[in-house]
Amino acid sequence: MSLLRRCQLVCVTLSIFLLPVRLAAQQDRPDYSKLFDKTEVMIPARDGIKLHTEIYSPKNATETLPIIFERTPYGLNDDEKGFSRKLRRYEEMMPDGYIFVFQDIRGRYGSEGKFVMQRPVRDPKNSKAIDEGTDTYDTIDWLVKNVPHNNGRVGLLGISYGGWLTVMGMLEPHPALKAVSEQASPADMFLGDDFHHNGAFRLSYGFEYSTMMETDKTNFSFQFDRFDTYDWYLRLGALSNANKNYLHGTLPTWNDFVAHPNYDSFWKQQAMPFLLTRPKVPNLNVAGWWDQEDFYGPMKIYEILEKEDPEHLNYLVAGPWNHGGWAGGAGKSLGAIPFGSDTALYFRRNIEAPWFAYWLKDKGSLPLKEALLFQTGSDAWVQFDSWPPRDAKVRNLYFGEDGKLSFDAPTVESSQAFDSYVSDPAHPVPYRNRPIDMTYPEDHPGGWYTWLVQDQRFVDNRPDVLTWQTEELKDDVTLAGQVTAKLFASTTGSDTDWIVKLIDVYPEKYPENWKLSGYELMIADEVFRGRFRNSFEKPVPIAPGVVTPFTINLHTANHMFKKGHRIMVQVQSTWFPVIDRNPQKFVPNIFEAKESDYQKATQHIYRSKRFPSRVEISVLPSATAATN
Ligand code: PG9
Repeated sequence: MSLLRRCQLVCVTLSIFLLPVRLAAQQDRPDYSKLFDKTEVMIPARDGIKLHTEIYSPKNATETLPIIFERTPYGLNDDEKGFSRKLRRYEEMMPDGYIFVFQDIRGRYGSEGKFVMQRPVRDPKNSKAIDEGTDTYDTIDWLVKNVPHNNGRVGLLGISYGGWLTVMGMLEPHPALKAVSEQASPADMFLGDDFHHNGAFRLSYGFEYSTMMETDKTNFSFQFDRFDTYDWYLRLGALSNANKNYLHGTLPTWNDFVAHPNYDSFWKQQAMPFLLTRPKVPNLNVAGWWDQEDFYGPMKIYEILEKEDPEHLNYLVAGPWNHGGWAGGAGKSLGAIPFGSDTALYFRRNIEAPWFAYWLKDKGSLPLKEALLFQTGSDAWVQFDSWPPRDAKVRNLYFGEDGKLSFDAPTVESSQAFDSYVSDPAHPVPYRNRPIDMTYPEDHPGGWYTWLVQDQRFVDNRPDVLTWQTEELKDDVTLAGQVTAKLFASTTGSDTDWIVKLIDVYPEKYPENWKLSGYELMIADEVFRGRFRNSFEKPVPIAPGVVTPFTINLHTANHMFKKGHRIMVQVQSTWFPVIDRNPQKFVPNIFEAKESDYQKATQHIYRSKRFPSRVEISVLPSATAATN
């Protein structure tokens, strides 16, 4: 029997991305049995499979009500009275009056059928085929025909997997579906979300999530034999050991990782550019600036839908949140970083609730024009007519000698103008401070939820992390939009990873919050797997020792670097174990690399007139007015 099979079966009882909500909810949860009547039903899908659904109708409703519908693979998590703890999520919407409906998706928890990770959309020519879109359609059809006192309008929303299910439901919407909110949905699992970033495999997430979802019908927690998973993954060695020693080919998703190491049709057909056309239903996209799982997704979905939106149905909200951080609690801070107001509560009360009330109840007016984005650094909500804003100008932050970063281009001609380090896969740079606890620990609020706001001083002085920083800023620098790293680099290997971080360095003396003095806060970050520099479909080796350009998309940000702060850039080649180790020797499939393929490499990052490595940021001419 495999170790995985021998692992103790643990039910992770709550939506995995809502741990802070769990802690708050345990403290003072209202008795929902006094507010709602609950009905539990098995709703038949078109192929006869029955989907477990809970319906919560407000007691004593005096008018017909719209339905708020959420689908999930993580269970409905009923309390001791049999009422779903999911209700807590909707507290700010309850005063408006809704019927709440929660459903286990096919093959998970109480629903029949087979679970397929991000089930591919069906072949439209096959009238008998099903997918998550048809399950959503069939359920809405049943609900509007069978739930007493509904007003014939349905709103669909969800976070992450639930966000992706929401997108599936809006592709061919049921006529009763009148508003959706895709929140932190993945958009492309090879380029930017949970499983890979720019082709680099998200090892700890990929391993722990696929074991969680595909070992049993309910959430399963892999039993590590030590607390520090950095150590566990390092001892795992080559990726091929995962199947050999633990999984034995039993997890379809892990097997897909192994079988599809490049950006092939498997990944493209589940990615949003393949699926999305112009929006057919009003959609509120929601993202967190420090979302450790799916930030790329909602921003990409907004971008794609924005290309053709003549009826103005596509909207965007981004706040200072981790994955799902807007769904519970106040959102006054994340990790050590305070935001000066209750940002999550503000979203739920002043944006999300009025948004649904407008579309589903004809109540009030829309709470945003187009894009409402929290500006980190200044702690203000800012309305934008478009995102990224059109009036931002690209400015280059050039790498210089002696660790200097500046807006002035290098003038040095020398071919020796570079900084260098040795990247050793046997000693990878941790992505967060060790010990690195498992992704979703059950017994404590794990480090995973806040690692993107962790003080980056924990890797200062590592010989395999390069740092450049500006002088203290004489004026505020307002970044609003795209951040892109342009590296000119060489490696002695034939493949390598580049990790680039854009960091706000707080002043050394910061009396406003003494503990934040000198804090190094990541504002944008990304990894790029060098083999994919020409194409994600067809990886090619890097010519050893040859200066090669790499363009790394660090996505968009809305951040004010304040006067007196510094801007910093860090570059490194490992980020372990969130990213698997690149062997640094080109092999056709890293999932099949041998131990002996992993080798040290000497990296050069150039900073000359000819090879001006830099980070391009989009800067607004002056600070944009805040709205609250
Ligand atoms: N980030 C999770 C996920 C979404 C979709 C696919 C795989 C993982 C989640 O929080 O649901």
